Amino acid sequence: MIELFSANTPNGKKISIMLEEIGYKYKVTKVDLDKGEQFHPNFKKLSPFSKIPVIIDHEKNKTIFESGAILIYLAEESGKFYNIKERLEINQWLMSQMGYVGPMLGQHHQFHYYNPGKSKFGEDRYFKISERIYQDLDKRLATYKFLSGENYSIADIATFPWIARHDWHDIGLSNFKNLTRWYNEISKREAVIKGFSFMNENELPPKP
Ligand SMILES: N[C@@H](CCC(=O)N[C@@H](CS)C(=O)NCC(=O)O)C(=O)O
Repeated sequence: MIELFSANTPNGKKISIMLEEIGYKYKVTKVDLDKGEQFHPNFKKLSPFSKIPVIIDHEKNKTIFESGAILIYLAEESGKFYNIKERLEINQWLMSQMGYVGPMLGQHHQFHYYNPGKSKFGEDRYFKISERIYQDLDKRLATYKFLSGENYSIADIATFPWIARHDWHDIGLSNFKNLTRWYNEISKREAVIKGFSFMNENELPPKP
């Protein structure tokens, strides 16, 4: 049994989607970020930077923080979505999601969606960077079916919930035809639909 400590955010959804994809049993323990539960000393023992998601694999007595590390752990345990022959490609697209795509789109959420009007510099900067991310993903997906190549992998699982916030981004996902094709295809997966709605049963990936 896996215990998933999470909140209803893109980083949180990566792990519920992965757990659904690999068919593992899991229970969700909600961490209320608005109430600051991530800073509770008991939670900090699990997650040194006070961030969700975290999992505890109770059978193996292991605690793992950082969504990328959790995806790798679950992929290695299940033998799914992390093909050994494609690992170098998967790692590159996974790491760039963790180090660039997620953090930059996260800043765009802060300036453009949550705090418009507070900093023109911040709004412009992260709008442009986010637009470039859409362009670069679209370019990659013009040549490859999925981010790491021909197969769906943990790199796609990590990136999908961030693009699923496209309605906050105002960049116009439908203008990016390869990214839209990829997004629509992943949106239809049964496990993705289930994992996406892990905290709100009516929530579906928004249409482009
Ligand atoms: N690099 C981390 C980032 C995790 C992260 O930023 N989590 C956010 C929610 S999406 C969080 O816990 N925020 C609480 C806070 O910053 O106080 C990962 O991918 O796991």
